[in-house]
Amino acid sequence: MSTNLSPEAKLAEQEYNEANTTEDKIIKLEKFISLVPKHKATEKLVARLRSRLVKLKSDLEENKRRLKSLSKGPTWVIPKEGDAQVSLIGVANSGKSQLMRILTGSNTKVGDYPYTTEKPEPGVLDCDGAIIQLIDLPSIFPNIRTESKNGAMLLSQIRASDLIVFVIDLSEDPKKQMDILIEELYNGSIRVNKEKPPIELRRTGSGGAILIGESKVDASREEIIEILHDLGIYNFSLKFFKPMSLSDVVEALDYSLAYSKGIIVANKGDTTGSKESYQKLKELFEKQFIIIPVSATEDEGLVLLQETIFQQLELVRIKSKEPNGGIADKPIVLKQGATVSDVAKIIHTRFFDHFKLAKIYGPSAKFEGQTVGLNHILADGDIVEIFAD
Ligand SMILES: Nc1nc2c(ncn2[C@@H]2O[C@H](COP(=O)(O)OP(=O)(O)OP(=O)(O)O)[C@@H](O)[C@H]2O)c(=O)[nH]1
Ligand SMILES: [Mg+2]
Repeated sequence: MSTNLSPEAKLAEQEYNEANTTEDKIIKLEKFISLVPKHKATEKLVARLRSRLVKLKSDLEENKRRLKSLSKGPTWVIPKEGDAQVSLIGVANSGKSQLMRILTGSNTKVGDYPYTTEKPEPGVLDCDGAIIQLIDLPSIFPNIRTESKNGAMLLSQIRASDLIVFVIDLSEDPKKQMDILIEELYNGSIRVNKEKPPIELRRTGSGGAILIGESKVDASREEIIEILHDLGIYNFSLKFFKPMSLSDVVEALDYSLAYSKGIIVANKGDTTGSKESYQKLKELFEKQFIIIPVSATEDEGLVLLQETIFQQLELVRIKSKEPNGGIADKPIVLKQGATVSDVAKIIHTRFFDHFKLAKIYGPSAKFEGQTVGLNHILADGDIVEIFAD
């Protein structure tokens, strides 16, 4: 296996082979993978090693789950409150806390020195009645998962949130910051703005391997089956829906991965050189990320930022109106795609059980006061008047 590898990589491979515990094996295997040069000739080797890593990690999770039921340690993760949770991440001093203060009015500490924020601090962002919980987080630095005692908890917090806001300091090199953040999230099993490679795995009790659409995979049947065997899966049917590489197959089978949404906030737009940094950031990342330029100290760009956060969360704010009466002050906040029936159930089961009709005023209505049924899909800003028997 180790032909054409650097002496460093060979040493790492040997260390991996000699590791005894699952945790140690994971660390050594990650190191080995990081030292294998990534190109066409090594792609399958890397995919194979990654599949072993997936198996080791799932073994470790299983062990942890068992241990957890025995002892409940302290946890850092902030319980979700409100309609959605959004994490602010960035390297030290990028302005996460300053942004948090100005958006939520919280008094999280701001400092002109690194590592001011030591633990997650929640705050509330009111987006016209939608209550968004923002979390100000300690900064991210290289190898945080292994180098910091709180690294794993920080990553759990990020993975639990509905949206990740990458806060980038335009007075420093933006590429360097993005590379660190993406790499640390990647190593923490978080994929940002990526789709899970589309496959469908069914475990069958017997019958060996059945592959459907295997020609879509850039690998042989044997190579695909080997990956499944590495994961301890012997009887299965596996269907591929799009062209993909062997690494994509491994990714799709790694159930520990979180697929999260992220946007970039280009902060400190008031500093000298920030224009050039912003251009560079756009050139490199605008295909993958929405980028909002702001200055958290000068209060610039924050309205657009707030709107973008809300829009990315894919929520709708619906107000109810009493039949021939007043409109509620506070909206009901639901996921996009919500229907009149969802609103009826929330107001009172009576409105659902004895539903007659609803009248809609606002963006989803063809005309003001349009009469609709329970299945009508609502849009952000709608007003709904429900009539029941
Ligand atoms: N010029 C300028 N300075 C800013 C801006 N936003 C934040 N700062 C400054 O940058 C420094 C760091 O701000 P913080 O908000 O503490 O940064 P942080 O990302 O929370 O830092 P850590 O908690 O240490 O990771 C402070 O001196 C802020 O006043 C901005 O938009 N423009
Ligand atoms: Mg801070």
